[in-house]
Amino acid sequence: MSHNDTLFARAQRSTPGGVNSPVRAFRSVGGTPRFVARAKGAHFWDADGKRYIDYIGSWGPAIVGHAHPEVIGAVQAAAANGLSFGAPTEGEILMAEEICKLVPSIEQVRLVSSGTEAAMSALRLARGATGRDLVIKFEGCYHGHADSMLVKAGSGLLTFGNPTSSGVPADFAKHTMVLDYNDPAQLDEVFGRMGDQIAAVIVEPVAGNMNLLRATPEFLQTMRRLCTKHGAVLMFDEVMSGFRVALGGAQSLYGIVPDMTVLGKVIGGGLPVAAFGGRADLMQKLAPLGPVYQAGTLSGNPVAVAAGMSTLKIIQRPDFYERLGTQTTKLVDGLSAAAREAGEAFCADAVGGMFGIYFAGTLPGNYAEMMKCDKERFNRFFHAMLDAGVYLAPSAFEAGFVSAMHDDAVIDETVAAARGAFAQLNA
Ligand code: KE4
Repeated sequence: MSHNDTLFARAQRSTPGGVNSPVRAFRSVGGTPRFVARAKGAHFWDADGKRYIDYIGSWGPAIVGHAHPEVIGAVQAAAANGLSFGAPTEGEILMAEEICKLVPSIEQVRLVSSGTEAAMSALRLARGATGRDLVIKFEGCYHGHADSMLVKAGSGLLTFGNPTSSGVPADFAKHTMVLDYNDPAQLDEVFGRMGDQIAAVIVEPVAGNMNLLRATPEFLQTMRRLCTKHGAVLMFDEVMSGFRVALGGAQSLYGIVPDMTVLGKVIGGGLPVAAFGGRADLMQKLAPLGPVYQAGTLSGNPVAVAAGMSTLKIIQRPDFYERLGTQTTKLVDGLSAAAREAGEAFCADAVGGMFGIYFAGTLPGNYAEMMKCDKERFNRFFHAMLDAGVYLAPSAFEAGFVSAMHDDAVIDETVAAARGAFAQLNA
């Protein structure tokens, strides 16, 4: 019995499923979750002292590598001055100014403590600013666990959403319409029929919660055109893609200016910082100025902001994203070559420091194609890699993340492990 097993059994006595977030429980891949004892750079060590190359990085925040000395130092210095005040601090101004500088579509920004909170608040603001109730999201995209976002496509293609979680009243879901990702014609049709009822369209411009899936330029351009024409708020959920796919996020890659942006993960550097921001005329509707209420005891927490600011400074250094992209591309090219050698139906994709691997012959272009990827084969590959000391996302439908510390030696070790894993699949 490994110490992970002992800890998992013990954890399940006091916490539902033994975890504080469902994906960590390994239910999609089976087996025992690894309890992290410590992490440094591209690696973490589990409760048994086994070292893993980490391709989760806390689902994105650890982009500069775990326990970066500058980030740790900034946190220690901030903590020595007190942990939380419930009063404004200069650090929050500096963080807000940095975000507005790095994401020009954001004229004003409000800091919160999680991506869920940021997306939920942004949607309330869009509804308050437009006086409309209907929100459009896309199947396969995840925007946190606020009630109105836990919705799946209705029975008919264009009927209103049905809850994906019990505890969400049908009434809370009925104002959320779930459409198909990368289907601009469907957007055109819906806006043509009910554009004046739509408060907002929220989308992951590079999706990462159904595995990595790129939006087509036409999909996002159509969204932009229709939101402008009908006065709906175009909202990019860049909690995952922000500062991950590029310094300016996915919006900088596609050259599309959303009305609002939701951020998280990297901007906290591993501590709880998230944010929502955008056009000043929208943001001015927020309390204490305007009628849309939103609040948070730990919003803009000084210690968390210190971790985020330190991380934002590091990622702005010369060639940070060029190197990150190079390493991520080396990874997916290496994995694809190993799969080809093994005759495996496999492909991979990378955008900046984010990647996806697919047990399929061709890159999926939408949710339906993504769902056809071979989940069971991924699960076997996942465990073979885990045994070899490589920690991938414990689900066939999650993205992977590379840090600045994933150097050539780390990538080479990963690819060598993949050769062994593919061989095991065919043994
Ligand atoms: P949080 O509330 O988990 O901080 O953020 C929610 C969220 C919002 N928007 C996007 C695009 C996101 O990816 C997320 C959270 N991502 C998941 C990863 N699939 C977090 C991992 C987890 O749920 O434990």
